[in-house]
Amino acid sequence: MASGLPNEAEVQAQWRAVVDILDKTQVYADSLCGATNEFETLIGSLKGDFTPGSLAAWADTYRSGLSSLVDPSLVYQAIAPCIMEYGKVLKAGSYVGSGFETVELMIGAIYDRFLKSTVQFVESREIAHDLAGARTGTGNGTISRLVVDENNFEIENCHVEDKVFRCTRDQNSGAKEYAEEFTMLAETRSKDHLEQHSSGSGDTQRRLLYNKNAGSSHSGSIARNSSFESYDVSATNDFTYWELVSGTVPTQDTSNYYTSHPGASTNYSLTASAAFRLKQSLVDLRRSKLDSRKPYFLRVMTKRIGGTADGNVVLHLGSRSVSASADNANWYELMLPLDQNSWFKNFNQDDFNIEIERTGSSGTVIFDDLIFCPLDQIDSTWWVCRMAENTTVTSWLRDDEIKFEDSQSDLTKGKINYYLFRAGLGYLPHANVSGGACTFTDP
Ligand SMILES: [Ca+2]
Repeated sequence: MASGLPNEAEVQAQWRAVVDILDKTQVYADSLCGATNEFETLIGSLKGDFTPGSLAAWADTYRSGLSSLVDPSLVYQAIAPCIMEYGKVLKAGSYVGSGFETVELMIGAIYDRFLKSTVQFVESREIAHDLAGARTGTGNGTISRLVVDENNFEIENCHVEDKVFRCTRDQNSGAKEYAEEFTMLAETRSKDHLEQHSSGSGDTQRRLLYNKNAGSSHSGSIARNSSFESYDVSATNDFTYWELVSGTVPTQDTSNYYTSHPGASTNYSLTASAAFRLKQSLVDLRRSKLDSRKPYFLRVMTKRIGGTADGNVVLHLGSRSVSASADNANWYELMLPLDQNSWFKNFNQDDFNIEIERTGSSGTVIFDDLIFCPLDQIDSTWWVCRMAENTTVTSWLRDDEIKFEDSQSDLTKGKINYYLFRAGLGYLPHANVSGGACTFTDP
Protein backbone atom coordinates (compact mmCIF):
# COMPACT_ATOMS: atom_id res chain seq x y z
CA MET A 1 0.00 0.00 0.00
CA ALA A 2 1.13 3.51 -0.76
CA SER A 3 1.53 5.90 2.19
CA GLY A 4 -0.23 9.18 3.03
CA LEU A 5 -3.59 10.48 1.84
CA PRO A 6 -4.35 10.47 -1.88
CA ASN A 7 -4.95 13.63 -3.87
CA GLU A 8 -7.95 13.92 -6.21
CA ALA A 9 -6.21 12.38 -9.22
CA GLU A 10 -5.05 9.48 -7.08
CA VAL A 11 -8.55 8.82 -5.73
CA GLN A 12 -9.84 8.86 -9.29
CA ALA A 13 -7.07 6.41 -10.25
CA GLN A 14 -8.22 4.01 -7.51
CA TRP A 15 -11.84 4.38 -8.56
CA ARG A 16 -10.89 3.85 -12.21
CA ALA A 17 -8.95 0.68 -11.28
CA VAL A 18 -11.96 -0.66 -9.38
CA VAL A 19 -14.23 -0.03 -12.38
CA ASP A 20 -11.67 -1.68 -14.65
CA ILE A 21 -11.78 -4.88 -12.59
CA LEU A 22 -15.57 -4.84 -12.40
CA ASP A 23 -15.90 -4.25 -16.11
CA LYS A 24 -13.39 -6.85 -17.19
CA THR A 25 -15.08 -9.38 -14.91
CA GLN A 26 -18.47 -8.51 -16.34
CA VAL A 27 -17.27 -8.67 -19.95
CA TYR A 28 -15.51 -11.99 -19.41
CA ALA A 29 -18.41 -13.57 -17.53
CA ASP A 30 -20.87 -12.34 -20.15
CA SER A 31 -18.71 -13.80 -22.90
CA LEU A 32 -18.81 -17.23 -21.24
CA CYS A 33 -22.56 -17.14 -20.74
CA GLY A 34 -23.97 -15.37 -23.80
CA ALA A 35 -26.00 -16.94 -26.60
CA THR A 36 -23.15 -18.73 -28.38
CA ASN A 37 -20.48 -19.42 -25.86
CA GLU A 38 -18.45 -21.98 -23.97
CA PHE A 39 -21.27 -23.06 -21.67
CA GLU A 40 -23.66 -23.47 -24.59
CA THR A 41 -21.04 -25.56 -26.37
CA LEU A 42 -20.49 -27.69 -23.31
CA ILE A 43 -24.15 -28.31 -22.52
CA GLY A 44 -24.88 -29.09 -26.18
CA SER A 45 -22.13 -31.70 -26.24
CA LEU A 46 -23.12 -33.60 -23.12
CA LYS A 47 -23.88 -37.30 -23.41
CA GLY A 48 -22.92 -40.30 -21.36
CA ASP A 49 -23.52 -41.50 -17.80
CA PHE A 50 -21.70 -39.00 -15.67
CA THR A 51 -21.34 -35.76 -17.56
CA PRO A 52 -24.94 -34.79 -18.52
CA GLY A 53 -26.31 -34.44 -14.99
CA SER A 54 -23.16 -33.49 -13.17
CA LEU A 55 -21.78 -30.94 -15.61
CA ALA A 56 -25.16 -29.28 -16.11
CA ALA A 57 -25.33 -28.80 -12.34
CA TRP A 58 -21.70 -27.62 -12.25
CA ALA A 59 -22.39 -25.13 -15.04
CA ASP A 60 -25.25 -23.65 -13.04
CA THR A 61 -23.10 -23.32 -9.96
CA TYR A 62 -20.26 -21.82 -11.99
CA ARG A 63 -22.51 -19.21 -13.61
CA SER A 64 -23.93 -18.37 -10.22
CA GLY A 65 -20.40 -17.77 -8.95
CA LEU A 66 -19.58 -15.49 -11.87
CA SER A 67 -22.82 -13.62 -11.36
CA SER A 68 -22.12 -13.03 -7.67
CA LEU A 69 -18.88 -11.22 -8.59
CA VAL A 70 -20.88 -8.48 -10.30
CA ASP A 71 -23.79 -8.49 -7.88
CA PRO A 72 -24.89 -4.87 -7.25
CA SER A 73 -24.00 -5.25 -3.57
CA LEU A 74 -20.43 -6.20 -4.50
CA VAL A 75 -20.24 -3.36 -7.04
CA TYR A 76 -21.39 -1.02 -4.26
CA GLN A 77 -18.81 -2.50 -1.90
CA ALA A 78 -16.08 -1.67 -4.43
CA ILE A 79 -17.16 1.87 -5.32
CA ALA A 80 -18.37 3.10 -1.92
CA PRO A 81 -14.85 3.38 -0.38
CA CYS A 82 -13.70 5.41 -3.41
CA ILE A 83 -16.58 7.82 -2.86
CA MET A 84 -15.84 8.20 0.85
CA GLU A 85 -12.13 8.69 0.09
CA TYR A 86 -13.16 11.39 -2.38
CA GLY A 87 -14.89 13.09 0.54
CA LYS A 88 -11.55 13.36 2.30
CA VAL A 89 -10.13 15.12 -0.78
CA LEU A 90 -13.02 17.58 -0.76
CA LYS A 91 -12.47 18.20 2.94
CA ALA A 92 -8.75 18.82 2.39
CA GLY A 93 -9.70 21.41 -0.21
CA SER A 94 -12.10 23.00 2.31
CA TYR A 95 -14.91 22.26 -0.10
CA VAL A 96 -18.03 23.41 1.72
CA GLY A 97 -21.02 21.12 1.41
CA SER A 98 -19.15 17.86 1.65
CA GLY A 99 -19.73 17.12 5.34
CA PHE A 100 -21.55 13.86 4.74
CA GLU A 101 -21.17 10.51 6.44
CA THR A 102 -23.10 8.41 3.94
CA VAL A 103 -22.08 7.25 0.46
CA GLU A 104 -25.42 8.32 -1.02
CA LEU A 105 -25.02 11.92 0.14
CA MET A 106 -21.30 12.06 -0.61
CA ILE A 107 -21.84 11.18 -4.28
CA GLY A 108 -24.09 14.25 -4.41
CA ALA A 109 -21.25 16.38 -3.02
CA ILE A 110 -18.91 15.01 -5.69
CA TYR A 111 -21.53 15.81 -8.37
CA ASP A 112 -21.63 19.40 -7.08
CA ARG A 113 -17.87 19.58 -6.91
CA PHE A 114 -17.59 18.56 -10.57
CA LEU A 115 -19.78 21.51 -11.55
CA LYS A 116 -18.89 24.22 -9.10
CA SER A 117 -15.32 23.91 -8.00
CA THR A 118 -12.91 22.21 -10.35
CA VAL A 119 -15.09 21.68 -13.40
CA GLN A 120 -14.66 18.16 -14.68
CA PHE A 121 -16.61 15.33 -16.23
CA VAL A 122 -16.73 11.58 -16.58
CA GLU A 123 -17.45 9.94 -19.92
CA SER A 124 -21.08 9.74 -20.95
CA ARG A 125 -22.94 6.50 -21.60
CA GLU A 126 -24.44 8.37 -24.58
CA ILE A 127 -27.86 6.84 -24.19
CA ALA A 128 -30.29 7.86 -26.94
CA HIS A 129 -33.54 8.47 -25.05
CA ASP A 130 -36.71 8.22 -27.15
CA LEU A 131 -38.67 11.40 -26.51
CA ALA A 132 -41.58 10.95 -28.92
CA GLY A 133 -42.91 7.43 -28.39
CA ALA A 134 -45.17 5.58 -30.83
CA ARG A 135 -48.89 5.40 -30.10
CA THR A 136 -51.23 2.55 -31.05
CA GLY A 137 -54.90 2.05 -30.19
CA THR A 138 -57.90 4.33 -29.84
CA GLY A 139 -57.04 7.21 -27.50
CA ASN A 140 -55.20 10.18 -28.95
CA GLY A 141 -53.45 11.55 -25.90
CA THR A 142 -49.72 11.72 -25.54
CA ILE A 143 -46.90 10.95 -23.13
CA SER A 144 -43.98 13.36 -22.83
CA ARG A 145 -40.71 12.71 -21.11
CA LEU A 146 -37.97 14.69 -19.38
CA VAL A 147 -34.51 13.12 -19.64
CA VAL A 148 -32.22 15.85 -18.25
CA ASP A 149 -31.53 16.96 -14.71
CA GLU A 150 -31.57 20.50 -13.36
CA ASN A 151 -28.04 21.07 -14.70
CA ASN A 152 -28.97 19.82 -18.18
CA PHE A 153 -27.07 16.53 -17.90
CA GLU A 154 -28.88 13.61 -19.45
CA ILE A 155 -30.04 11.22 -16.78
CA GLU A 156 -27.79 8.16 -17.06
CA ASN A 157 -28.76 5.87 -14.17
CA CYS A 158 -31.38 4.05 -16.20
CA HIS A 159 -31.85 0.83 -18.15
CA VAL A 160 -31.40 0.95 -21.92
CA GLU A 161 -34.48 -0.83 -23.19
CA ASP A 162 -37.90 -0.43 -24.79
CA LYS A 163 -40.71 0.63 -22.50
CA VAL A 164 -44.40 0.29 -23.26
CA PHE A 165 -47.08 2.22 -21.39
CA ARG A 166 -50.22 0.10 -21.73
CA CYS A 167 -53.62 1.38 -20.64
CA THR A 168 -54.70 -1.05 -17.92
CA ARG A 169 -57.83 0.72 -16.65
CA ASP A 170 -60.16 2.87 -18.70
CA GLN A 171 -63.56 4.49 -18.08
CA ASN A 172 -65.21 1.06 -18.30
CA SER A 173 -62.79 -0.91 -16.18
CA GLY A 174 -62.14 0.98 -12.98
CA ALA A 175 -60.70 4.40 -13.89
CA LYS A 176 -62.39 7.71 -14.58
CA GLU A 177 -62.43 8.98 -18.15
CA TYR A 178 -59.43 11.30 -18.66
CA ALA A 179 -57.74 9.75 -15.60
CA GLU A 180 -56.94 6.41 -17.22
CA GLU A 181 -54.29 4.17 -15.68
CA PHE A 182 -51.23 3.05 -17.65
CA THR A 183 -48.77 0.38 -16.57
CA MET A 184 -45.15 0.62 -17.67
CA LEU A 185 -44.06 -2.72 -19.10
CA ALA A 186 -40.34 -3.18 -19.69
CA GLU A 187 -38.13 -5.79 -21.30
CA THR A 188 -37.20 -9.10 -19.71
CA ARG A 189 -34.63 -9.01 -16.96
CA SER A 190 -31.55 -11.26 -16.91
CA LYS A 191 -32.02 -14.24 -14.58
CA ASP A 192 -28.95 -13.07 -12.62
CA HIS A 193 -26.37 -10.27 -12.82
CA LEU A 194 -24.85 -11.37 -16.11
CA GLU A 195 -25.78 -10.17 -19.61
CA GLN A 196 -27.12 -6.92 -18.17
CA HIS A 197 -26.48 -4.93 -21.34
CA SER A 198 -28.75 -7.19 -23.37
CA SER A 199 -31.45 -7.34 -20.71
CA GLY A 200 -34.22 -5.06 -19.54
CA SER A 201 -35.43 -3.97 -16.14
CA GLY A 202 -38.08 -6.71 -15.85
CA ASP A 203 -40.61 -5.66 -13.24
CA THR A 204 -38.12 -3.81 -11.05
CA GLN A 205 -39.12 -0.41 -12.48
CA ARG A 206 -42.80 -1.18 -13.10
CA ARG A 207 -44.94 1.81 -12.16
CA LEU A 208 -48.38 3.18 -12.90
CA LEU A 209 -48.85 6.39 -14.84
CA TYR A 210 -52.18 8.24 -14.93
CA ASN A 211 -53.57 10.51 -17.60
CA LYS A 212 -53.33 14.02 -16.13
CA ASN A 213 -56.33 16.32 -16.44
CA ALA A 214 -57.71 19.67 -15.35
CA GLY A 215 -59.79 18.13 -12.55
CA SER A 216 -58.99 17.86 -8.87
CA SER A 217 -58.77 14.09 -8.41
CA HIS A 218 -55.45 12.33 -7.69
CA SER A 219 -54.44 12.67 -11.34
CA GLY A 220 -55.73 16.22 -11.66
CA SER A 221 -53.94 19.54 -11.91
CA ILE A 222 -52.59 20.94 -8.64
CA ALA A 223 -53.79 24.38 -9.75
CA ARG A 224 -57.40 25.09 -8.74
CA ASN A 225 -60.12 25.98 -11.20
CA SER A 226 -57.82 24.68 -13.95
CA SER A 227 -60.73 24.21 -16.31
CA PHE A 228 -62.23 27.68 -15.69
CA GLU A 229 -65.69 26.45 -14.68
CA SER A 230 -65.81 28.36 -11.39
CA TYR A 231 -66.76 31.91 -12.41
CA ASP A 232 -68.61 34.70 -10.59
CA VAL A 233 -68.62 38.29 -11.89
CA SER A 234 -69.59 39.61 -8.45
CA ALA A 235 -66.58 38.05 -6.71
CA THR A 236 -63.19 39.73 -6.19
CA ASN A 237 -61.65 37.31 -8.68
CA ASP A 238 -64.16 36.56 -11.44
CA PHE A 239 -62.43 33.23 -12.06
CA THR A 240 -62.04 31.70 -8.61
CA TYR A 241 -58.38 31.46 -7.51
CA TRP A 242 -57.22 33.46 -10.56
CA GLU A 243 -56.22 37.02 -9.69
CA LEU A 244 -55.96 39.76 -12.32
CA VAL A 245 -52.39 41.04 -12.64
CA SER A 246 -52.99 43.44 -15.53
CA GLY A 247 -55.28 44.13 -18.49
CA THR A 248 -58.97 43.41 -18.87
CA VAL A 249 -60.65 40.68 -16.82
CA PRO A 250 -61.48 37.74 -19.14
CA THR A 251 -64.98 36.28 -19.19
CA GLN A 252 -66.40 32.77 -19.41
CA ASP A 253 -67.23 31.08 -22.71
CA THR A 254 -70.09 28.68 -22.05
CA SER A 255 -70.21 27.34 -25.62
CA ASN A 256 -66.64 26.23 -26.30
CA TYR A 257 -64.32 24.03 -24.27
CA TYR A 258 -61.35 21.74 -24.86
CA THR A 259 -62.28 18.55 -23.03
CA SER A 260 -63.88 17.38 -19.81
CA HIS A 261 -62.29 15.91 -16.68
CA PRO A 262 -63.29 13.68 -13.75
CA GLY A 263 -65.81 15.42 -11.49
CA ALA A 264 -66.89 17.97 -14.10
CA SER A 265 -70.53 19.05 -13.96
CA THR A 266 -70.19 21.68 -16.69
CA ASN A 267 -67.62 22.36 -19.40
CA TYR A 268 -66.70 25.97 -20.09
CA SER A 269 -63.56 27.93 -20.94
CA LEU A 270 -61.97 31.33 -20.39
CA THR A 271 -62.30 33.86 -23.19
CA ALA A 272 -60.43 37.09 -23.80
CA SER A 273 -61.08 39.80 -26.39
CA ALA A 274 -58.38 42.05 -24.92
CA ALA A 275 -54.98 41.76 -23.29
CA PHE A 276 -54.93 40.25 -19.78
CA ARG A 277 -52.68 38.53 -17.30
CA LEU A 278 -54.01 36.26 -14.52
CA LYS A 279 -52.08 34.57 -11.75
CA GLN A 280 -52.62 31.78 -9.27
CA SER A 281 -50.41 32.02 -6.22
CA LEU A 282 -48.79 29.14 -4.38
CA VAL A 283 -51.19 29.59 -1.48
CA ASP A 284 -54.14 28.87 -3.79
CA LEU A 285 -52.73 25.67 -5.31
CA ARG A 286 -54.08 22.33 -4.12
CA ARG A 287 -50.65 21.81 -2.54
CA SER A 288 -49.21 24.58 -0.42
CA LYS A 289 -45.60 23.77 -1.28
CA LEU A 290 -43.66 22.47 -4.25
CA ASP A 291 -41.16 19.63 -4.10
CA SER A 292 -37.66 21.02 -4.73
CA ARG A 293 -36.45 17.58 -5.89
CA LYS A 294 -38.98 17.21 -8.70
CA PRO A 295 -39.55 18.65 -12.17
CA TYR A 296 -42.94 20.20 -12.98
CA PHE A 297 -45.18 20.25 -16.02
CA LEU A 298 -47.36 23.24 -16.97
CA ARG A 299 -49.57 23.63 -20.00
CA VAL A 300 -52.80 25.27 -21.12
CA MET A 301 -54.85 24.66 -24.28
CA THR A 302 -55.71 27.74 -26.35
CA LYS A 303 -57.29 28.68 -29.68
CA ARG A 304 -58.85 31.69 -31.36
CA ILE A 305 -62.60 31.94 -31.81
CA GLY A 306 -63.79 33.55 -35.02
CA GLY A 307 -61.40 35.70 -37.05
CA THR A 308 -57.71 36.38 -36.68
CA ALA A 309 -56.34 37.11 -33.20
CA ASP A 310 -53.28 39.28 -32.74
CA GLY A 311 -50.51 39.17 -30.15
CA ASN A 312 -49.25 36.23 -28.16
CA VAL A 313 -50.41 33.77 -25.56
CA VAL A 314 -47.96 33.41 -22.69
CA LEU A 315 -47.63 30.92 -19.85
CA HIS A 316 -45.49 31.65 -16.80
CA LEU A 317 -44.07 29.07 -14.40
CA GLY A 318 -42.41 31.04 -11.64
CA SER A 319 -39.46 32.81 -13.24
CA ARG A 320 -39.82 30.97 -16.57
CA SER A 321 -42.23 31.57 -19.40
CA VAL A 322 -43.14 30.41 -22.88
CA SER A 323 -45.07 32.30 -25.53
CA ALA A 324 -46.61 31.57 -28.90
CA SER A 325 -48.85 33.28 -31.40
CA ALA A 326 -52.43 33.69 -30.19
CA ASP A 327 -53.69 33.08 -33.72
CA ASN A 328 -54.40 29.34 -33.56
CA ALA A 329 -57.32 28.08 -35.62
CA ASN A 330 -57.20 24.72 -33.78
CA TRP A 331 -56.45 23.95 -30.15
CA TYR A 332 -52.80 24.56 -29.37
CA GLU A 333 -50.96 23.17 -26.35
CA LEU A 334 -48.96 26.05 -24.89
CA MET A 335 -46.52 24.23 -22.64
CA LEU A 336 -43.31 24.96 -20.79
CA PRO A 337 -40.78 22.78 -22.63
CA LEU A 338 -39.55 19.76 -20.70
CA ASP A 339 -35.91 20.70 -20.12
CA GLN A 340 -33.63 21.74 -17.27
CA ASN A 341 -35.96 24.66 -16.53
CA SER A 342 -38.71 22.20 -15.59
CA TRP A 343 -36.83 21.73 -12.33
CA PHE A 344 -37.81 23.67 -9.22
CA LYS A 345 -34.34 25.20 -8.84
CA ASN A 346 -34.56 26.86 -12.25
CA PHE A 347 -38.10 28.31 -12.07
CA ASN A 348 -38.15 29.18 -8.38
CA GLN A 349 -38.89 32.82 -7.59
CA ASP A 350 -39.86 35.17 -4.80
CA ASP A 351 -43.64 34.92 -4.31
CA PHE A 352 -44.10 31.93 -6.67
CA ASN A 353 -47.13 31.80 -8.93
CA ILE A 354 -48.25 30.49 -12.31
CA GLU A 355 -49.71 32.92 -14.82
CA ILE A 356 -51.61 32.89 -18.10
CA GLU A 357 -51.46 35.89 -20.36
CA ARG A 358 -52.62 37.27 -23.68
CA THR A 359 -50.86 40.29 -25.15
CA GLY A 360 -53.09 41.19 -28.10
CA SER A 361 -56.46 42.94 -28.19
CA SER A 362 -57.83 42.15 -31.63
CA GLY A 363 -59.88 38.98 -32.03
CA THR A 364 -60.99 36.52 -29.38
CA VAL A 365 -58.82 33.86 -27.74
CA ILE A 366 -60.03 31.13 -25.39
CA PHE A 367 -58.06 29.12 -22.82
CA ASP A 368 -58.96 25.80 -21.19
CA ASP A 369 -57.67 22.66 -19.55
CA LEU A 370 -54.66 24.00 -17.70
CA ILE A 371 -52.52 21.25 -16.16
CA PHE A 372 -49.89 21.94 -13.54
CA CYS A 373 -48.34 18.90 -11.89
CA PRO A 374 -45.04 17.25 -10.95
CA LEU A 375 -43.78 14.68 -13.45
CA ASP A 376 -43.65 11.02 -12.43
CA GLN A 377 -40.30 9.26 -12.20
CA ILE A 378 -40.00 5.82 -13.77
CA ASP A 379 -36.58 4.18 -14.16
CA SER A 380 -34.96 7.54 -13.32
CA THR A 381 -36.43 9.62 -16.16
CA TRP A 382 -39.65 11.65 -15.81
CA TRP A 383 -43.02 11.22 -17.55
CA VAL A 384 -46.37 12.96 -18.03
CA CYS A 385 -49.47 11.69 -19.86
CA ARG A 386 -52.42 13.86 -20.96
CA MET A 387 -54.78 14.69 -23.82
CA ALA A 388 -53.23 17.22 -26.22
CA GLU A 389 -54.80 16.61 -29.63
CA ASN A 390 -55.51 19.85 -31.48
CA THR A 391 -58.92 19.03 -32.94
CA THR A 392 -60.96 16.21 -31.40
CA VAL A 393 -60.04 14.49 -28.14
CA THR A 394 -60.59 10.72 -28.13
CA SER A 395 -60.33 9.04 -24.73
CA TRP A 396 -57.93 6.23 -23.99
CA LEU A 397 -59.25 2.69 -23.98
CA ARG A 398 -57.80 -0.37 -22.30
CA ASP A 399 -54.78 -1.82 -24.16
CA ASP A 400 -53.94 1.47 -25.90
CA GLU A 401 -50.17 1.73 -25.92
CA ILE A 402 -47.32 4.18 -26.27
CA LYS A 403 -43.91 2.63 -26.84
CA PHE A 404 -40.56 4.29 -26.20
CA GLU A 405 -37.35 2.79 -27.59
CA ASP A 406 -34.07 3.80 -25.95
CA SER A 407 -30.72 2.73 -27.31
CA GLN A 408 -27.01 3.00 -26.70
CA SER A 409 -24.75 2.74 -29.73
CA ASP A 410 -21.60 1.91 -27.82
CA LEU A 411 -22.14 -0.27 -24.75
CA THR A 412 -18.55 0.20 -23.64
CA LYS A 413 -18.97 3.96 -23.15
CA GLY A 414 -19.40 5.62 -19.78
CA LYS A 415 -18.07 2.92 -17.49
CA ILE A 416 -17.70 5.15 -14.41
CA ASN A 417 -21.36 6.13 -14.70
CA TYR A 418 -22.50 2.63 -15.66
CA TYR A 419 -21.10 1.06 -12.50
CA LEU A 420 -22.47 3.91 -10.39
CA PHE A 421 -25.85 2.97 -11.88
CA ARG A 422 -25.26 -0.71 -11.13
CA ALA A 423 -24.45 0.20 -7.53
CA GLY A 424 -27.61 2.31 -7.24
CA LEU A 425 -25.61 5.50 -6.78
CA GLY A 426 -26.81 7.71 -9.64
CA TYR A 427 -24.35 9.30 -12.05
CA LEU A 428 -21.82 12.09 -12.31
CA PRO A 429 -21.74 15.08 -14.71
CA HIS A 430 -20.58 13.80 -18.08
CA ALA A 431 -18.78 15.37 -20.96
CA ASN A 432 -21.30 15.16 -23.79
CA VAL A 433 -23.49 18.10 -22.77
CA SER A 434 -21.20 20.99 -22.03
CA GLY A 435 -18.63 19.85 -24.56
CA GLY A 436 -16.05 19.93 -21.81
CA ALA A 437 -13.09 17.62 -21.82
CA CYS A 438 -13.49 14.42 -19.86
CA THR A 439 -11.05 14.56 -16.96
CA PHE A 440 -12.11 11.54 -14.90
CA THR A 441 -11.63 9.12 -17.77
CA ASP A 442 -12.91 5.58 -18.14
CA PRO A 443 -10.47 2.70 -17.70
CA1 LIG B 1 -63.10 23.87 -19.09
